[in-house]
Amino acid sequence: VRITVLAGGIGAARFLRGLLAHSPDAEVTVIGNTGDDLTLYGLRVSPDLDTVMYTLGGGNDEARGWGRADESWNALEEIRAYDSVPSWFGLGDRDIGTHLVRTAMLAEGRTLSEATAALTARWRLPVRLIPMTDDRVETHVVVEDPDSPDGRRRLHFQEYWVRHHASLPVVTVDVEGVGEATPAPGVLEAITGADLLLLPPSNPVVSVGPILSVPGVRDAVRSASAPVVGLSPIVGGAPVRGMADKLLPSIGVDTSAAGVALHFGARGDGGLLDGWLVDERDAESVGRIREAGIAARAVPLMMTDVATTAAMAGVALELAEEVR
Ligand code: GDP
Ligand code: FO1
Ligand code: CA
Repeated sequence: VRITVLAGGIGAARFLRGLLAHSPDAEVTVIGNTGDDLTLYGLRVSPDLDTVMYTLGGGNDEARGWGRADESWNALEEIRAYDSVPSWFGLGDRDIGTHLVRTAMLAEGRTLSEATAALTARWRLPVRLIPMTDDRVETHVVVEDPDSPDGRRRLHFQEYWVRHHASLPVVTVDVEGVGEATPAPGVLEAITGADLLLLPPSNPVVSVGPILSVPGVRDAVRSASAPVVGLSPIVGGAPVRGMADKLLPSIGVDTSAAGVALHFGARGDGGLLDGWLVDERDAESVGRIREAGIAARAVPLMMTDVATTAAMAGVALELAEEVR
């Protein structure tokens, strides 16, 4: 069975581990968000691709959720000793090795897809990981800023999240460059050729949103022959981790399991979803989601360990069979 997953970082990576535990023989293609990518000290960093790669490759720092296990921070310490450069983004020594390889390949004129294939080869991933696009796309957040002439300031998503801890009032989210981007090789084929499409518990605004915004991707999902089933990243009216509650209001979406489901919409109604799983705590929203034309079930959705996450994946597959 061919399963294609539209993936952000930590939420997606943990879900994928459960999916593979449940269905070890599935042929899984992961379309990774690259809107989080940034250039620091000349290095091209792809946090969501790397989080999936390290997690599925067994090299991830489990406590942090991102970056390499057994990490050291000597390079960053040296950078911090020079006052002239910003150093709010945590690049570890081992992680820098990855960015050096990626950046060198890009500098030689290779694509991000090619660089990603070269990096993932080392980790012997049990999935095919491809970036959503080879074009440069960077998610920016426009925040209120009383000190600027127009009352606004635009910053890279990572600066908003890592440097300012999502504390600045959000006006809008803008995925810079996405309108002119084209899907990376294999992206549309992975959607049209899948037996099942899954939206893991990923950030709807800055993970799944940018992937769907790559021209052609949303339409491909909408018209795919495979069922599309998602799992809510919002549990009990709040994100499990991250800043989705700060960003959803900026796109007019309620921070709730039903709010996100209705945002993606029912496929029968021009939207994306055939099925949606919510946590048991959000069981009361199942009726409203079904009324919108989306099959829904309430089950435990906390990815506390691989077995629990595998069970979540199993229910997602069951729901897909019900709507197929
Ligand atoms: P990021 O790129 O590292 O932020 O990761 P993703 O975008 O893939 O996933 C982040 C989303 O996953 C957040 O909105 C979290 O609320 C959600 N999430 C994280 N852990 C869990 C969990 O155990 N269960 C559920 N249902 N959602 C989770
Ligand atoms: N997240 C942080 O909160 N602080 C960091 O310093 C940081 C560094 C970092 C380096 C490489 C990488 O692949 C991920 C990193 N992350 C860091 C995670 C990342 O910023 C976010 O979790 C996601 O991009 C949010 O969607
Ligand atoms: Ca991310």
